[in-house]
Amino acid sequence: MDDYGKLAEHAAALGVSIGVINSNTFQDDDYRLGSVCHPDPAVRRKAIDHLKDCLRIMDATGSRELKLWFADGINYPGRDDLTDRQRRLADALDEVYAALTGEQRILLEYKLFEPAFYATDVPDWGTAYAHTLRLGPKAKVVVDTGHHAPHTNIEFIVAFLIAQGKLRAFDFNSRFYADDDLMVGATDPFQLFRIMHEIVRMDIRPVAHRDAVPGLTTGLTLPPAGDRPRVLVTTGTSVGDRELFDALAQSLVEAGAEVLVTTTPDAVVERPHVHAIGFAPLAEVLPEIDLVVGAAGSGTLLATLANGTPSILLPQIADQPANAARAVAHESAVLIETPEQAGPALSTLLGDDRYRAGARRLAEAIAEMPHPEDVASRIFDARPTGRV
Ligand SMILES: [Mn+2]
Repeated sequence: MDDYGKLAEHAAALGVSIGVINSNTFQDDDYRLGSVCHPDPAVRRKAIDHLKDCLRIMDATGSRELKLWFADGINYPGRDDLTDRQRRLADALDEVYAALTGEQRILLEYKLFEPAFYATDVPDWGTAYAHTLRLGPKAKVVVDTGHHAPHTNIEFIVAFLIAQGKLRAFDFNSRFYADDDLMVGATDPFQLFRIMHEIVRMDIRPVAHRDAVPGLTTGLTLPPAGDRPRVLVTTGTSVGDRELFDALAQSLVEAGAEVLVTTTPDAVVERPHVHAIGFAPLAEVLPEIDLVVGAAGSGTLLATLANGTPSILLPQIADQPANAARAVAHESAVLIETPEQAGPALSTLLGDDRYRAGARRLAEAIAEMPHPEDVASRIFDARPTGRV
């Protein structure tokens, strides 16, 4: 391969972008005692120059990440000095790190049982973590799920590296083959589940959608409410029958509310003070209303709480009863058992400041959580689309 620009064009023509550039400091005979840790400075120079070449290839191909796996180690005690080898490794990493430009990054991989029988220079996540920590924020760790001892708790490593902001990439191999042969989860699917659990449990702020998707009404002008409290009746996408909407609306109108229902006009009896507003994005509607009446589905409830708006909840299915119980425990909602209780609950809620205060407290706590975009960039930086 002489022209990496052409490679990038070819990849782009196929709709593929080039992700990570893998260095190769393990196939040349010069590297039989290691590459960047080799005792001979000439061999180390050759390896470091190769790594810097990789940075140029990244520029030509649009890749932003250099993946480092070093086949460096010694096969018996006394063949070389362990501490000197770590120092040489650090020096090489320093030089490559200093050569990074723009958004380029280093990803450091580790492997317990290769290459060396006696001592491998980057054998485990602790070694990789220590080097990347010393280097700085542009150096991250690659977890290869195949590169551990039996019974290693890989999800612990994942959780730890996430918390430190140092996890950047996975190689999803199975320990039973270690590389490129058997995929993680092939023999222990539950292990993959446990690893993914650590990823999805990261603190993340619920953010109500406002995108224009098919069937969604945006740019809505809400009907004027006068001095009546404006109440949004929404049961999300999984619950919603005409009888329920009508009974809720009637009870709320009797209690003095102006009622907006997120449904189509044919699914609710429109009458004075009741308006079907279609499926509107909650992010757009919530700032305009005083109260939500819903089923405590997680999407609607979190969006409502993030906005600091109290709710009346009539849970129906699935996780809704549990969600409702937690909102009630935080004094941000009132639980009802029949639609006819919605009106009296409205009076209770509007007549007592502690519900609005409870909802506001939760909104403040939610605002402290990291935004989804920040969380995503801690693991996978958003890549501009259409770029190779
Ligand atoms: Mn790997």
